[in-house]
Amino acid sequence: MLNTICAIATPRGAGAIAVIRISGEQTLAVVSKIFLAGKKNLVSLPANTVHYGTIINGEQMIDNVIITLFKSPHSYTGEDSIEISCHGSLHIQNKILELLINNGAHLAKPGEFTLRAFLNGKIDLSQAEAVADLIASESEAAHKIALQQLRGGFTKELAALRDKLVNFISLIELELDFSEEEVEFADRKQLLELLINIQKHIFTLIKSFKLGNVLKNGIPVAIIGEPNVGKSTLLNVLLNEEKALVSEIAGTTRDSIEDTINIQGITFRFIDTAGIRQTDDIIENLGIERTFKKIELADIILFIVETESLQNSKDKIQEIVNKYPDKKWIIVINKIDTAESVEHKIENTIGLPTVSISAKKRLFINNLESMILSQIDTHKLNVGDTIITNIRHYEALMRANESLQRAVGGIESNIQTDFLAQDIRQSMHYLGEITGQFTNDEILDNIFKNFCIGK
Ligand SMILES: Nc1nc2c(ncn2[C@@H]2O[C@H](COP(=O)(O)OP(=O)(O)OP(=O)(O)O)[C@@H](O)[C@H]2O)c(=O)[nH]1
Ligand SMILES: [Mg+2]
Repeated sequence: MLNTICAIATPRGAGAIAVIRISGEQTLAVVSKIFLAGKKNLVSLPANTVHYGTIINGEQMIDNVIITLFKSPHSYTGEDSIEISCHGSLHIQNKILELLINNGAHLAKPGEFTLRAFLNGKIDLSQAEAVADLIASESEAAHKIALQQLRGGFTKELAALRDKLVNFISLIELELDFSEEEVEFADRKQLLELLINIQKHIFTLIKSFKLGNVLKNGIPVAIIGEPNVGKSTLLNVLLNEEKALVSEIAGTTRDSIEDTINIQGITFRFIDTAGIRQTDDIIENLGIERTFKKIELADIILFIVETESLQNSKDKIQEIVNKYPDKKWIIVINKIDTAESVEHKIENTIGLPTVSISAKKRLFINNLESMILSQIDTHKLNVGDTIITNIRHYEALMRANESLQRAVGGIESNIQTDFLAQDIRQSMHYLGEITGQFTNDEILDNIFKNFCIGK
């Protein structure tokens, strides 16, 4: 029997109200000892009801609270469960928690409520992970994906793929039973078609990971250019925060500095870098090396040039842009406040999207933001397709795909039936790992240690 657990479910600190959660077989027994609501007896109260009452410690009154009562199996964890909404003082929260523990409950580990929901079959593993993503989601796109996963869309998709394989594997196993007689129950041509179809599907999911990952962690946008052109100033303006040091000394930024911000529902990760130039300074050179690494990792690159040196920089820009043809480049002409002509006309540099701004005076930053947004295929975010955001799922899909690839090769080269069966079974295993059909303590520990306590 699992212990009865308790935890504060709201963020640490004082608020108007805090919520303390209890779950497990002893929930009603434990709470009864510290909760009074007239003549009500918790055990006999109906499930899914809310009650006003008092938390007491012997004779001493602690707080007036509301409790919400859930009874197994109709609760988040599937167990008997109570949520106590108390006044938000830290002292009250701690006191109630202490009373629960003194009366037999145990302090929950991170994610333990959700772990129980999984163990009790309320949700599968990918849904449990979606809960963590939902809590962590900071943008509309991340929220949408987590919600889709939580609803079980992904689970259904995987189950459908597995069902198709199950059908064939049973035929193949039947063949193994009759191995003396060399019969083929499973039509190899049909099987091959099926495997290739499933592979295609898995491949789409694998491909979606790149998009999913950037949506969750922010689309990486590197800010590059020569020293002193205003890269750090721009980073600060975009983030609305004095994150990076700005000075008139060329070579101020040595290390890359980054942070995320949400622009119209999409998270971007802006990365300020060391200015690119020829220098003998060892540290600065290390920084410049790092700049090039950041370019490789970025999806979008803002190439900052000063208004004045634009004409002289064209070749240099072209040279660097040519090295990274797959990136989305935006040329940002900075310091237009110092430009002589008031027209600030945007010069079209080397056929790349170009925008003129003044980072320092915060001029035309909106134009730059719109241009950044226009580089994103936002329509990809609107389709109901499943998008993989979780590296664990990604790895499992890669492995499933490898096993399928072996099976496909096997059919083509007429390998022994038992090897074929093994490859197909293995791919089913990897698909099952995602939903938690096959799992072990290490996988579970890894997933749930990243949860907050109380969830
Ligand atoms: N007039 C004007 N000055 C600016 C503008 N943007 C930045 N500056 C100034 O240019 C200088 C360099 O700015 P930084 O943001 O440190 O430049 P950087 O590109 O990060 O420089 P490094 O880190 O050395 O590569 C500072 O004195 C800024 O105040 C602008 O739009 N107009
Ligand atoms: Mg800088």
